[in-house]
Amino acid sequence: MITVYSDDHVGHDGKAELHDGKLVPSFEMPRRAALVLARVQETGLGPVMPPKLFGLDPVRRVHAADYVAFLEGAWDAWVAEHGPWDALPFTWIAPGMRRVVPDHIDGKLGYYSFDAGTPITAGTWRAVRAAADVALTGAELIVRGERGAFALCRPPGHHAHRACYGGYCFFNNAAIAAQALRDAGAERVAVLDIDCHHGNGTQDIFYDRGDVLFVSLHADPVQEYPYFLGFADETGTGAGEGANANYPLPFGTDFAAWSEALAHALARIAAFGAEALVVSLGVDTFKGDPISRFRLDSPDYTAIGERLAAAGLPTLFVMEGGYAVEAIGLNAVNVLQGFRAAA
Ligand code: OKP
Ligand code: ZN
Repeated sequence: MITVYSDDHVGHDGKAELHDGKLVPSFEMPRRAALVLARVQETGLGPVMPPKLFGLDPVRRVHAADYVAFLEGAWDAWVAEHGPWDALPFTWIAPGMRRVVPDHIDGKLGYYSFDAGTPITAGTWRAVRAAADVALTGAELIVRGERGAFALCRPPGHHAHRACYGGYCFFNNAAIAAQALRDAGAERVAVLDIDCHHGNGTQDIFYDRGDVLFVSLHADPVQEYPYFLGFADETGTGAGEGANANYPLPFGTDFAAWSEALAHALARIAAFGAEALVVSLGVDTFKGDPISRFRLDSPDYTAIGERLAAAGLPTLFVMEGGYAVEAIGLNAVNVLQGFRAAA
């Protein structure tokens, strides 16, 4: 299986995020991708190739143009105002307030985001562009007939909405890839999100569309971030009615329970008749993850890969979360090896 990877993520290196009331070192760090890449190489999963450059047009198929332009200029605007310390938002629009774009960068950061865990740094723009190119290159491999491909994206993407960032995510790499598969001729595409957190951004981007099915297994939003989306009664709207399926699971979920939900999710995907599958591959479901509360173990990830292969679809894996850094390579590549062996 081919892995697509770019070093351009390393300059996205946030200092801190707001966690348990403290500013703590960012959980989402460059070492994550480095360790996944190292594991890809040491296991001989397959070749590693750099991304092709696609520009911003395919990004703007799922993100608003003003949002993309904001991200491009955010760091320079922030530095001009405050100097070269990471940019973090601190205030957001609540019900009863007005949705107007502020002139000041501090207001713009709040306007275009939804949490205080997602720093913008000197290298953020370069990294988010590269991650989109990595995802798009992976999608192109699938279009060209690969059975499976791995887009080793960093930063992750599934929390990013059409016009706002958060949850360590800026461009929604999986959504960009799913849209690219549609644009290349796949009539129906499914996105399966197995990160421990609900893929609120991906869900929202496709919520009113019947051509892209979004299915997610995640910690119940009554207990876990992102709290305000990801409930079981969210089934899509308009043409998208019935093309969204959430499987919220309680803290402490182990592989037996998770696996049952996966069976339901895969049945939904089979019934939908997808021609291609994009997997938002987060491994923060691991029992040792520092910010999550599921109980999956390393061998379970191999079994997941086998189960995904049995779905029988051309499959693009897009890297999302996973913060038990010492185990992230093992867990992520176990999924890919399980898939490759069974495909
Ligand atoms: C990104 B991904 C609060 C920490 C919550 C946000 C988690 C973002 C997860 N104590 N931080 O892996 O889905
Ligand atoms: Zn996550």
